[in-house]
Amino acid sequence: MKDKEIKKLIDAEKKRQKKVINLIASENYVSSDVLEALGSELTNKYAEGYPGARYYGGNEVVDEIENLCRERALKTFKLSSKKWAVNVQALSGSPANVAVYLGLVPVGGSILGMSLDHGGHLTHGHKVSITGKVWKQIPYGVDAKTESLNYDDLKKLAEKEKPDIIVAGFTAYPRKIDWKKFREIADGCEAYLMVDMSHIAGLVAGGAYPSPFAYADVVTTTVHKTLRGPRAALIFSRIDERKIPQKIDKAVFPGMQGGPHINQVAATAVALKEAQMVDFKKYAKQVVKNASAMAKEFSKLGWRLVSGGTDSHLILLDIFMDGKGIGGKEASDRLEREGIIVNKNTIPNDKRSPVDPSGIRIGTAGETTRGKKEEDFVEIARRIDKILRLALKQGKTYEQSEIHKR
Ligand code: DSN
Repeated sequence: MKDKEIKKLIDAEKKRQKKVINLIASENYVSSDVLEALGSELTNKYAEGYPGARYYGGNEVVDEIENLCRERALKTFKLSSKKWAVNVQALSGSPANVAVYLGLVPVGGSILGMSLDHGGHLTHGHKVSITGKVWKQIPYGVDAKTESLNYDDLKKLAEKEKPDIIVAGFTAYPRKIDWKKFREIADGCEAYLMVDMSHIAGLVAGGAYPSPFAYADVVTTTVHKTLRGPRAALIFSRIDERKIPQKIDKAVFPGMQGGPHINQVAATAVALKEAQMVDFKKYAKQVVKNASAMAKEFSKLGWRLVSGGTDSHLILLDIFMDGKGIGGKEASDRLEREGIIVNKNTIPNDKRSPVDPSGIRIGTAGETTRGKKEEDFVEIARRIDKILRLALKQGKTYEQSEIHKR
């Protein structure tokens, strides 16, 4: 690369990535093939429209790429092209979710979505997101006692509020979702059921987490989390008399965006093929086994796991523990100084602020890609425990800790 300044920074980031233990639940490491597709000449091409119906000339190769990506997306999740369509053009997860609402929910309509501080996502209708400004969020949370979903409460809320769409999907909810119950709830109030499976898509593809496709009307996902692809998104929609795929395609283009990023689409196709391999199935199962081993170790070491454990790649640790532990910001800063990268995260009904919440979120997808197994994750849990306990001993810097107060 001729640009020495950027080259130096890319090299520095490569070095940083190699050096750290990365437990960010939404990150992963792509293959060199995915990187090659992303960095290819495909980035030069404008391709507004869809295969066979473009607004620019010269798209014969691009059409093949987009069609191949669509075929692979359906195959990866074992879907028939008679029952499901997929849009592969949304630039990332947030635009994908906005496109679904734009296609299916009238302006001012309502979204029954999990509130951010209980583990949802900004684009599930939060007031600071466009999804909470154009549409109205009816928030739901987890049960105060179990910190898991309470489907009876959810049903009552849905029947009372009659939302236009129900969003099942999370960024910080570690347990399995009962998709069938969500379907029943959506049918009870005649709402669309959208599943945002961004976090768990790779686990679903690898058979390590229940698939939502038998129950959802629309499924959105990012490609770059457990699915281990480029930063991109997919929107799957059920084919029936409601014409959902046509509405979604129109919402993505021209509703939301101009030309798709064809290099991203090609890289997505590469990742999807990789996700169909036997090795990927092993990978997905290992991700879940690793999270489970780590969660058990944290519990043994005396830390509180939100909802009591995990069924996925994700662990939500309550490390403040009502003042017995330390704040999320201090914890993530301390861990980062020791080369362990996590993110601070609110826990359900958090009494602290989102900028310094009670929890940290930990995921196993990235380090599993790097070959780590259960015993490695147990070791990492012990290292984290040591760092946090040392922090507690040095209570002075922990303004919120009981030790500091004493
Ligand atoms: N930033 C993603 C996550 O970490 O879950 C969601 O957008």
